Amino acid sequence: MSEPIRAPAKRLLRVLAGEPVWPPPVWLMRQAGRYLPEYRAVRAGVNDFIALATTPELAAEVTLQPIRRYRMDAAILFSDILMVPWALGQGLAYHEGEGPVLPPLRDAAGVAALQPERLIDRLAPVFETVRLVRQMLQSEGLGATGLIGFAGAPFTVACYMIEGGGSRDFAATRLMAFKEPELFARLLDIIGAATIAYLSAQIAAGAEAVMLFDSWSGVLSAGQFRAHVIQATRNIVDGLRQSCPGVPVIGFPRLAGMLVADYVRATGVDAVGLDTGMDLALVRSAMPSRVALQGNLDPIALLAGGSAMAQEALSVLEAMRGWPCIFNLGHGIVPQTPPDHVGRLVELVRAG
Ligand code: 1CP
Repeated sequence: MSEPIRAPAKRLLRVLAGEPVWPPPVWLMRQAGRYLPEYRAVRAGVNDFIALATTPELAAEVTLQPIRRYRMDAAILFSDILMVPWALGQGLAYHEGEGPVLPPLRDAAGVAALQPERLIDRLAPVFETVRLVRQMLQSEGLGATGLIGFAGAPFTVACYMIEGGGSRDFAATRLMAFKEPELFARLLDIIGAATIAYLSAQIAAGAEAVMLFDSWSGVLSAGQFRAHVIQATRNIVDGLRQSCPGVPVIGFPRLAGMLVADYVRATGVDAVGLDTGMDLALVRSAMPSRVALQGNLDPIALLAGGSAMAQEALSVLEAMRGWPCIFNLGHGIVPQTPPDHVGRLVELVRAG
């Protein structure tokens, strides 16, 4: 009897399983967003970002927009890392052009007021979005596209919760970590447990891989990085191995520099996102061979376009040959990026 014919696994998932695939799969951080006119049109019809992220039909629609345009190899759930603090009951508002604002959380009473027991109910629309995206990909003939769920890693989420929004250096957060280590550890544990539950539910709804964004891990000393980035990430990877065995985890310890090798070995992630400053060849020489690398074109090269972009993209691509890699940016697309630059970039990657 012949073997049943199995559809070839999605390119994204093959790489996350440790297989070098050529040309590498491609998707871009913040691929759904303000640089796309069709995103701005949907965004203009809702009051605020939270309404968009908690209305499954709209969130699924904007998740699919870049896939329809560019046939990316992966869709990433349209949501935000701050939906976890929102669902924990910390207030959250997005002000046009200023980014997110939360009431700063600075003491034990603030931590005690968080409501982890309500998290999963409040985030139910996100799981519905994941289900819808899987259905729509299938019904629109985009079934080869992988679907990535995500959350912020505990340290970066704590940064926004403590600071009350974005910051240049997250000094209040680092100060709490030094002056009130027990309180800080309690907060990281609450966020960590919430993140395991949140990502497990995204996976149960249809996410095929998950990514942990640790955008501000690079503000810490090496010792604090090991304590608050590596340990907290390891706890999440361990939790997901239990609840969702076999589902790959991509870590993104942005600006981790030379600590990236320790991060990969100690956390057990399947893949690591590299920021723009990382040299792929150097990182490869320090990595266990099955760990996939994702990155790391400068988003400003994408904004520039033309031959400068092509040159940078080709040098990233060349450094990826022979290793399991996913082509991406080193950080999110900037809103001013002309959409045709993204189209040109995807063509370049696909040409290998
Ligand atoms: O109204 C709007 O359009 C607001 C802009 C916006 C968007 C499109 C925000 C506010 N968040 C998002 C979506 C988002 N955020 C996604 C969607 C999926 C995709 O990539 O297409 C993802 C993965 C995120 C993750 C996120 N949010 C991170 C981690 C990645 C990174 O960029 O470092 C961070 C730090 C945030 C916080 C946040 N949310 C929004 C803004 C403007 C910010 C940054 C605030 C700051 O630090 O200044």
